[in-house]
Amino acid sequence: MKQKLVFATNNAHKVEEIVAALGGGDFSISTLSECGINEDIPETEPTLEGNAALKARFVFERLKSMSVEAMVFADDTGLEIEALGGAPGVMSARYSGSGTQGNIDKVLAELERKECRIAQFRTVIHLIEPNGEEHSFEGKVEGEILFERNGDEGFGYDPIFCPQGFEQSFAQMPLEVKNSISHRGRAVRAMAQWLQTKL
Ligand code: ITT
Repeated sequence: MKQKLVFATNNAHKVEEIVAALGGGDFSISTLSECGINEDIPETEPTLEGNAALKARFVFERLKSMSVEAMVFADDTGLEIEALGGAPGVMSARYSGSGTQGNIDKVLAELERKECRIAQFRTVIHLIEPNGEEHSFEGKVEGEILFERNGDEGFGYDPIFCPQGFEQSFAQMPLEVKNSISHRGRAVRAMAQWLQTKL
């Protein structure tokens, strides 16, 4: 029987990536709307670790109040740019206050006079077992911020991020290629490896 996991996210792109990385195997992923949860989950912690835990706990408690016992996980991701002291980091979703295109414009403007364009994406996955035990998994990928947008696959900052060893942005790669090297792909494989020990 497949192991059922509830993914505590409102981001459809993340669901698509995680289902592609885990799907077809021993796991089935349920989304929040499939569980009847349609609220916006607060992200008030100062770290990726804190916000991933907050999101997973919020959904775990909601499900518990609906008498649903489930394995729940959440993903918090940040783009950490060296020349900006690790910004936008935990603020990645709200960096400009005006959505994804505004966030990208702000990063490009801030890097205009900087020589170093080194950056990394970092994902923290927080998992809660039905018995309430909590676990955390991390995935990172290093790369560079490009001078302009390239490609229209993926989401978020993908058009301006080129992973180390590649000549294309994440937004120019098929989802399977991004997943094979990405922050999220790595974090989710670490989680899957741990989950396999519980099957
Ligand atoms: P949930 O909290 O509902 O999961 P979110 O979109 O708010 O969804 P995060 O706070 O983790 O997710 O993400 C911060 C932002 O970082 C997100 O809005 C994207 O713009 C960007 N981001 C996350 N993962 C990314 C990826 O794989 N590629 C490019 N940008 C990404």
